[in-house]
Amino acid sequence: LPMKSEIGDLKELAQIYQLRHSGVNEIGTKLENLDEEYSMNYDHNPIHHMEERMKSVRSLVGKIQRKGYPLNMDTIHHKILDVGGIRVITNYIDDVYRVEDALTQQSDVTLIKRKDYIKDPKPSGYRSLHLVVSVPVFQSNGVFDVPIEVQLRTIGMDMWASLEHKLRYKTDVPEEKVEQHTGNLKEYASELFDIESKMQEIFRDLQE
Ligand code: 0O2
Repeated sequence: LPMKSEIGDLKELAQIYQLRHSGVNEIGTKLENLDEEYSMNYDHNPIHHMEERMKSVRSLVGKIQRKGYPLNMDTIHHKILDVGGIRVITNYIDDVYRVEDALTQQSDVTLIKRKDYIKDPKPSGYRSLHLVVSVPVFQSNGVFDVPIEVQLRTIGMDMWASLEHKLRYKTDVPEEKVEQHTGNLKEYASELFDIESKMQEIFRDLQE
């Protein structure tokens, strides 16, 4: 960590990670409970699967530098809201918003940030719904509101993002190959979206 790694700082960083991890546990349990309840009460479960992750320190420092923030604990506390993250992969596009509603309407969950990259995809073609929610974590020394990033996307969007992530972070791919693949991937992102929309229509038709 290229900041003055005083013991006090390292301890504070570890405490932030511990608290955010507890937040991931809280939101993770809520989503698991919803998953079970959907399976019990409905013949369609919008949730395909979920993944939890803590941001690596390398990625944390990279993000702070990219954004031009000062590299200190205050920044991590107040500006980096995705130290703890959960990804929810859904079966269909509508399901993304169904799970969003079911989570954010819970009385102890507060929506603090929302970016809909399904409605407005990134220039790369990336699609997902990004939420930052805050959840209370009860500790021995009091209760703390903890921000957690929840990324919601369909199976197709997830498949696309995994491959594009590989292309983006693999450093040994020749420049012209990267350019060609990047262009193709952007096109495939919208083709995938069209296919998933059409499959959703068939599914809804069969549900009626
Ligand atoms: P890691 O190490 O898992 O964090 P913010 O900048 O936080 O206010 P936003 O848009 O939520 O707002 O953040 P950002 O930094 O643009 O994107 C955060 C995460 O979204 C990334 O995490 C990726 O998981 C995913 N993502 C965003 N854009 C793209 C994209 O074009 N392609 C792919 N494949 N994924 C994307 P990190 O930083 O990669 O990893």
